[in-house]
Amino acid sequence: MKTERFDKKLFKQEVLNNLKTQFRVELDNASQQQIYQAVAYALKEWIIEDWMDTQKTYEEKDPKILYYMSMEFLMGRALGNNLINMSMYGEVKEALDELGVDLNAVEDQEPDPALGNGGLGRLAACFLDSLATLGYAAYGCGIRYQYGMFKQKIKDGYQIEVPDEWLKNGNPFELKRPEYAKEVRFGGNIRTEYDEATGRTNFIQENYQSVMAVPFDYPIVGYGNHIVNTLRIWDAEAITDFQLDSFDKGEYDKAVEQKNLAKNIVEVLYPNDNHYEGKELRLKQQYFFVSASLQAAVAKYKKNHDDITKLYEKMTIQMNDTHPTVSVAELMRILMDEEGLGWDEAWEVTTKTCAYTNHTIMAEALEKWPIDLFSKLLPRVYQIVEEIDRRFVNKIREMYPGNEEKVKKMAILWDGQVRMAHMAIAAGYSVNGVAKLHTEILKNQELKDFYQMMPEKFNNKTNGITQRRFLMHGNPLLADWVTKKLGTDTWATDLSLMSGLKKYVDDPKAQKEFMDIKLQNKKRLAKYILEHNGVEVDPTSIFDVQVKRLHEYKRQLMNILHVMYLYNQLKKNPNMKFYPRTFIFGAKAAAGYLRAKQTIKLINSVADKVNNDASIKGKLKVVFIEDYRVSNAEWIFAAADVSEQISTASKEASGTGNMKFMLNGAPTLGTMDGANVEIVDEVGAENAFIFGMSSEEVINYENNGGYHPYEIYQNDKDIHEVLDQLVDGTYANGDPELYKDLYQSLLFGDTGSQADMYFILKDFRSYAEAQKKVEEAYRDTKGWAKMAMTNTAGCGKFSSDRTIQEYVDDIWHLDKIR
Ligand code: T68
Repeated sequence: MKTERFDKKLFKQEVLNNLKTQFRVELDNASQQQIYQAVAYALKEWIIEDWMDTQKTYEEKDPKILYYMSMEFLMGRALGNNLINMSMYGEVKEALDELGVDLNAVEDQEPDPALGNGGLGRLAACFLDSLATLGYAAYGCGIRYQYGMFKQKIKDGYQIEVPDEWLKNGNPFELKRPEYAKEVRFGGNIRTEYDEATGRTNFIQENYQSVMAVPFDYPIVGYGNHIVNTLRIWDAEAITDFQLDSFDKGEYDKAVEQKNLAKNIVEVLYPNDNHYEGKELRLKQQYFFVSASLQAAVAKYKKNHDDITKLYEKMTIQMNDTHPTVSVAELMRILMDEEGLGWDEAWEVTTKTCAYTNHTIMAEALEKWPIDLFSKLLPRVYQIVEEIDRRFVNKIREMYPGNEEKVKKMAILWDGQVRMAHMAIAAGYSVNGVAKLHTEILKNQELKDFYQMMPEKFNNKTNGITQRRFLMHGNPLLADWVTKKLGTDTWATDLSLMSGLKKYVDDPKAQKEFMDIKLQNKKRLAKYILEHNGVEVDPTSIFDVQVKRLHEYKRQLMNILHVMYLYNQLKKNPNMKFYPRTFIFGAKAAAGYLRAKQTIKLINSVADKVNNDASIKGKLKVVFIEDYRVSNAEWIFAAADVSEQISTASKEASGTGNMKFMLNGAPTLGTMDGANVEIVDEVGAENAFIFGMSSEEVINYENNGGYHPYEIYQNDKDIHEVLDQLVDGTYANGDPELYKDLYQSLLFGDTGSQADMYFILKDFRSYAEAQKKVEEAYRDTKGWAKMAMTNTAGCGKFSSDRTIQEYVDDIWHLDKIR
């Protein structure tokens, strides 16, 4: 059933049929959820054919395969995206219309698969989309968490975390593959045994616990090319002949333990973004999916190839941050203990197979596992890590004789810890950052010693995003307009064509069309906000948006302090010149991150006060959108006028939201951080609002013990006023304690850390100035339209198709399938 032969009648028939066979209902009595399932199963029939064909082609052509190893895949909903990529969206919409079913409502029934925290997980999802679209053989490898990222409810202004039961109704798109199940072992001890026959030592794990890793496959549909790749995520099942009537206490306990182990491993995604939490269960998760994925990958290779020493010619492993770095040691284990290679041979294969992407320079995000914990959980793997470390340290000493400082800074095992990034760099054949500035900071600051030792490994791969989801699906009005203006829809697979829009940026008719579409999208979002927040917002006001994970370095606090400042101004001068503005926030805070949660509460408190103050006549509105996630993000980007990318310079490795806003015609209000720098390169400084300290200035201050925010507080009366309002009860029903910690952190810092670590007060004035410029620019309707269009026209570089092609050319060297 190929898409060229899409048969509307047949499709409708299938939907009705599915309703009957799955739920025993007629369309008239079916619930929306049942209709969603029926439609999804009908679509799956179409996908399966292409999926099987693709896998057959891969078997025949035997291309090199990429294994993209990631603890997170923030996929978002599949139905609409698959329809887009199969070029069936319009036809299916029509078919459903004829049945009296609204496709939008059906899409809304799909739970938003949220097996990721934020940028890193969403990047993995965009990469899978691009890999399939460009025709490269690739597997995403990860974990099928029972509960993904929590759902966020806001109650009395506070974040409440609610479990994400995304599998509650089953998942029509997944396929269980028990035939590929693999055993994964934890703990116990290693017995060595000399084997006379082979003259080798065998390492035998004893007294271990183990689980069965069972894969579920998800189709990753390429755009318009009939290629369907696979996201393989692993579930855990207990290995046990568990019998309730067993009298053997030892057996019984073990069986229960193994059951619990299986249940716990895949239970839940850790909701920390850019933060390391040394939990044993997390390490179990890492080893669990890495071991299963590598066992499967090696088995697949061996099916068609005899020479295991040539493994790297047919597969490559990309480690998405350090979370899957145990891959290095696990591959060594498989090659030595199971395939019988010696150390040197195994090391050569491993170091030609594994590559590493770094996503952060935040110190608190660096993974350092206590050796105690690591060696107990993974005794054999730890032996291998010790040997990797021993040899690496030798190499350091060879290169820098007598320089023990180097050993201290670079060793893998140090101070009772396993430093995962060091292992990834020592073993990886490539180390990349995710934006130009980020890679430079890695090379010249954070990983300087490694760069000096192995400069050839380091390279930059600036992130990207998929235009299929974030324009075609999220903003169909603009997508159609772009196609009309360019006279082609091939920008769907070649985003550089967007530059063809540049010739329209001064054309009044095109400007009007563009801004009309923006207005439609703002109305769509306003309706969503009214329905979900009960707040009425004016679609003709400036939609100023900051949506991303809540983190101090991202500085949502600076944004809301600035709103408080504006409100003070408006109260003092009711007639001041002020263009109506709606500040929109969306963010989840890690459950244990108190300061982040206080910031959410503060935003909601300010919203409450400001939105209900009739005296300012609705000129200023603040909205906190509950449960920010991929599905509502698509609408938010489409409706934004201003893209807030205001991280402390040097802290945001890249950012990818910035690119999604740009694509949808929202200029960046931001610092010279991450990929903002490259966005400005593309559109020109006159089409962005840049403010604040540079990364050099920030790093300089940091190296010299920080700065003195108290001086700013004393000398700037507006800032003084705003800060005092944090502790005089203005936004806390008179409670001076509620925001005291935020206040303290800005003026005095915590014990052991600098005051205002993220330079909020230092950047505040320059931020406020930039915000003024935004307002002035927006008043100039034509000028603004031109700026917005220039952003859309300049977004070509930021397609994940470009990023993936660079990974292929410089790192992976995959074969293209046509
Ligand atoms: C993000 N990192 C970067 N980490 O912050 C962002 N961390 O600048 C970049 O654009 C993006 O990666 C893609 O490269 C994250 O999202 C995490 O989510 C994370 C999760 C677990 C542990 C540590």
